[in-house]
Amino acid sequence: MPSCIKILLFFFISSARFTNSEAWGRHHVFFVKEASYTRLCETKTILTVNERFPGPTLYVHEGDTIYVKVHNNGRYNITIHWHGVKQPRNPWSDGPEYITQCSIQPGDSFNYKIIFSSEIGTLWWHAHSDWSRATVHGAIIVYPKHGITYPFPEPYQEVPIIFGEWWKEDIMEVLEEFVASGGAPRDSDAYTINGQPGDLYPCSKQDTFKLNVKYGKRYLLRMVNAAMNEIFFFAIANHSLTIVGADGGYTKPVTKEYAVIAPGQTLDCLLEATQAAGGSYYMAARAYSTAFGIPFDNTTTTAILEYDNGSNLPTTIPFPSLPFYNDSSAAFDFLISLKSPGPLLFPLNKYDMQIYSTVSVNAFPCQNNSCAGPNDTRLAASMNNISFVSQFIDILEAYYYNINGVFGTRFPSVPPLFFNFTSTNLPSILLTPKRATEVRVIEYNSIIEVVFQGTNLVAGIDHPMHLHGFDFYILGWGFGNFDKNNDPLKYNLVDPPHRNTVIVPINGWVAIRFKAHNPGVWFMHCHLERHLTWGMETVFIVKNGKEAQERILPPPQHMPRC
Ligand SMILES: *[C@@H]1O[C@H](CO)[C@@H](O)[C@H](O)[C@H]1NC(C)=O
Ligand SMILES: *[C@@H]1O[C@H](CO)[C@@H](O)[C@H](O)[C@H]1NC(C)=O
Ligand SMILES: *[C@@H]1O[C@H](CO)[C@@H](O)[C@H](O)[C@H]1NC(C)=O
Ligand SMILES: *[C@@H]1O[C@H](CO)[C@@H](O)[C@H](O)[C@H]1NC(C)=O
Ligand SMILES: *[C@@H]1O[C@H](CO)[C@@H](O)[C@H](O)[C@H]1NC(C)=O
Ligand SMILES: *[C@@H]1O[C@H](CO)[C@@H](O)[C@H](O)[C@H]1NC(C)=O
Ligand SMILES: *[C@@H]1O[C@H](CO)[C@@H](O)[C@H](O)[C@H]1NC(C)=O
Ligand SMILES: *[C@@H]1O[C@H](CO)[C@@H](O)[C@H](O)[C@H]1NC(C)=O
Ligand SMILES: *[C@@H]1O[C@H](CO)[C@@H](O)[C@H](O)[C@H]1NC(C)=O
Ligand SMILES: [Cu+2]
Repeated sequence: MPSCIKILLFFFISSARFTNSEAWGRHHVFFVKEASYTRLCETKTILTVNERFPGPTLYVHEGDTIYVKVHNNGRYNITIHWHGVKQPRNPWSDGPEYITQCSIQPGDSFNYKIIFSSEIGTLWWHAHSDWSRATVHGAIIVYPKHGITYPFPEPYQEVPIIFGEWWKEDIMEVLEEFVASGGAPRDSDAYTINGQPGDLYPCSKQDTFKLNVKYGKRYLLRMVNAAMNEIFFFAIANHSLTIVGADGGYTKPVTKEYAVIAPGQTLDCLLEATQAAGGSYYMAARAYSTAFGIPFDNTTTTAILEYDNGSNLPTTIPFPSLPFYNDSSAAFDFLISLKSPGPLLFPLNKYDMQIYSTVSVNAFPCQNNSCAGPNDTRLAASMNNISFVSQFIDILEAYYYNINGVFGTRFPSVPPLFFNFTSTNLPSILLTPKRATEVRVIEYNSIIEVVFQGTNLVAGIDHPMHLHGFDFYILGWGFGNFDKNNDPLKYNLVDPPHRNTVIVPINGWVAIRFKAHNPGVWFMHCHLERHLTWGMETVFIVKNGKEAQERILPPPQHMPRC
């Protein structure tokens, strides 16, 4: 960090940090219920929390513990996940349906205990059952402890920027149609910024999100990608972004003309209102989508940055330039530049166990009429050729209470079959995965390296892989097949990016390491919702340590029943 920034920060006193007191506090209540919203000229009911879309922002300080009592007043089973909150020893409140809990059924409630530890910056919460997270999500803002300032110049104001994805159809119908067809889900009709599509879509100009700024002031954009199926490029016309945080941790400040944000990821960006002429400027986001020949929602969502003085009559509002929709080098230039500010949280010179896993889209041969995948197949997805199957009870309870027959412990630590994973010409015999519920058991406190290997089965694409219960360092990435002899020589062991969601490049690999000091049952999955539905996931069970404070906490009084 430049020393001028360090000195500067002492001169800025918190101003707007505590203006929104609406969701401070130790106890919160979420009512999950339907509410009516009009977008793209049509009114429909969506599932919300407290009738808000996006849902309420939670404000906490580093290290706080809070409780959120979730009442399910909707029609569907639901669970809520606190994305990026490590929940030390407390997988009971992590949220993923059939992984750490049974769902909260309509009419029931569950009191989540959310234990913050080292997280700082921006995180988020979202539904983790069926596809409800499309509209059931909101930001979590973690401030430094009382009396501690940011390691960057204090912003004048802080603004959540939440990206979403909107379908005209009911999201449960989208999901049912998708599962029944065996093909790809229908594309969304719009992307949104803070719930609004922006004025490139019909009937949206009136409600487009506007950020009013004052010349000379500094703003902290707290960005969350809550979209279901797309990674985004984002930029603001005539303004650069200084990234200072990602996934609930600080980064070394780095100034960029555009950002890349995957579903599951967050970014904290400083924006300086430097246009003395005032006026208005577009901010825009659209898909970063690499799969060749695979359709996707290719629309652009916008919001407007508006100065409070100056010429409010420009004939055209400047539009930012965004990298081309399949520009992987632009995406990875950005991602790899987000270095952790150090010091390292654990030594990176060695690991205790390596898990080398393919992440693949697959296809099952057609067994009924619902086979809209390529060549009359049924699409699926896998890690190390296992397409994960959920059970009738969650893995955590099965593990904790020794219930047999729910899961196996044979998730392979290497691909069961080595082939040229990224070849442009793969035989269709490789397409079919195995359906199973296999987890990987990990020793307490061991250092785990996971190498994700993208494959070109069906079609190569980037995968945002998310690990619950931990943050990790991203040591290296590359296109093609991981070379275990040469690639590790190029790892960044000094200041690697520190995140909870990593993008595996199309037809490439990425290597991460984490320290397994959090006993529990932790989900690991692709954050593209269609891939999650198809089975691109597994579970890590981290064993208890020897000491009492190294063991999973006892379950809360009332867990939802299956
Ligand atoms: C077709 O089979 C798949 C499993 O192979 C199943 O998930 C799906 O529901 C079936 N579709 C219909 C319409 O029966
Ligand atoms: C905004 O950026 C565009 C393209 O880079 C440039 O042509 C234009 O002059 C800039 N406008 C202002 C007000 O700086
Ligand atoms: C997406 O839109 C861009 C223009 O914004 C166009 O150049 C590109 O071909 C489109 N891609 C697809 C796959 O439709
Ligand atoms: C807007 O306000 C700033 C600060 O007061 C001033 O420097 C700038 O010239 C103003 N711009 C216009 C176009 O009036
Ligand atoms: C990106 O898309 C363009 C056309 O839309 C295509 O010509 C080009 O080959 C694609 N690039 C990659 C790396 O797939
Ligand atoms: C793997 O496939 C890629 C893409 O078709 C090709 O460029 C590469 O040479 C192949 N590697 C090997 C070891 O055959
Ligand atoms: C995946 O598993 C299936 C079923 O066991 C097997 O037939 C297939 O060969 C495996 N494919 C790969 C690539 O490991
Ligand atoms: C579909 O069939 C064509 C022609 O046989 C083949 O080239 C292609 O790889 C197949 N795709 C899948 C996903 O099976
Ligand atoms: C809701 O959860 C209960 C208990 O796990 C389960 O029996 C039921 O099938 C679920 N309903 C749906 C629609 O998934
Ligand atoms: Cu994926």
